[in-house]
Amino acid sequence: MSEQQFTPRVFSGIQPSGGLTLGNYLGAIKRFVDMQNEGSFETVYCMVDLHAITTWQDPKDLAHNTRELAAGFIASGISPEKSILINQSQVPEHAQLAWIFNCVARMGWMQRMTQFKDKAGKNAQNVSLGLFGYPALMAADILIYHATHVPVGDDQKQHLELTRDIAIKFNHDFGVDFFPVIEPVIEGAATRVMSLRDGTKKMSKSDPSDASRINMTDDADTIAKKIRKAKTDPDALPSEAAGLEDRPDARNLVNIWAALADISVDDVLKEVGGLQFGAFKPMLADLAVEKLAPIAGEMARLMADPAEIDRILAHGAGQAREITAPILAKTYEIVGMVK
Ligand code: AQP
Repeated sequence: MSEQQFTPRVFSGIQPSGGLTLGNYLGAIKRFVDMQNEGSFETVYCMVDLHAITTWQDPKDLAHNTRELAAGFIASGISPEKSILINQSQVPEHAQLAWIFNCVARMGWMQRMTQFKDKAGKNAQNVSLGLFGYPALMAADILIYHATHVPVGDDQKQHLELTRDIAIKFNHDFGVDFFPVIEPVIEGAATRVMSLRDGTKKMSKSDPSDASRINMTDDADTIAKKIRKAKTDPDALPSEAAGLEDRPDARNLVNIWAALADISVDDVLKEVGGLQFGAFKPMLADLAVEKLAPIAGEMARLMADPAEIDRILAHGAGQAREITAPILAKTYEIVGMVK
């Protein structure tokens, strides 16, 4: 473990690889807002467009999705006055440190990454080199800020372990105590929101079925329809969490309720235990619309003025570089690069 004292600093990012989903919101953004408002951390939040292009993105969609993601962050409660809000490619030190980390990380470490295996599937020889190196860029995103805490959904746990390994190996190889060994923050009832069509699969923006997810831009009718059609089983809801074991679709809907209402699963079941899904689903739809409609409305308002979003991101990049430029310069010096 590192002996050096680091400023408590949070970093996390989301790919502008499609529209934001309820999974991104509950698993990540809602936690980002909490950590910003707790007041014990400096907070840096990022649209990771360099990560998004590890799989093909239409350039027009990428630009639109990046601005829409920024609007989603702000509409959900991330304040550009309290947090540094950036687009990854506008802060070049992320990519520069990633190259150093490509030379620290080992092929074997990358080959073990389950997200790479899932995304590459049977096509591993034909995916981009960037997709393979994705976790080294993610380590650079975090460590270029000397971030100490990283809130993410459960699917990112393995990448964060790799970030720790890279920091430890860099510090060891160069005999320094320079990069912090980060703490993953994977908390809450919705660290893994599942597909509405299959409770064993993660809800994902790139799932070909739109019915599998709730998009943050969906209107009230669409949200209600998707929840009504969500896969469930024929039994009534149990009165205790233990009764949700082996019922992934039911557990998913109850977890979504708990995370939206900020209460425990047991408290949800105290209220709805014994109900059939026919009665439960409209109640969940009402709660989802109550929580999500104001965010969608605010996103639409912000998207009407893209120049203002660009201004916020340019300002964030300036603030970010005050942190990242000295850390990169020191890294180069440690590695032995001549100025
Ligand atoms: N279903 C989910 N439940 C909880 N957390 C989730 N996250 C994503 N999906 C869920 C969290 O959102 C953050 C940003 O993720 P990302 O967009 O950078 O990448 P991802 O995890 O690959 O998300 P997607 O939606 O599945 O994107 P695509 O389809 O492009 O691969 C992370 O903290 C993640 O844990």
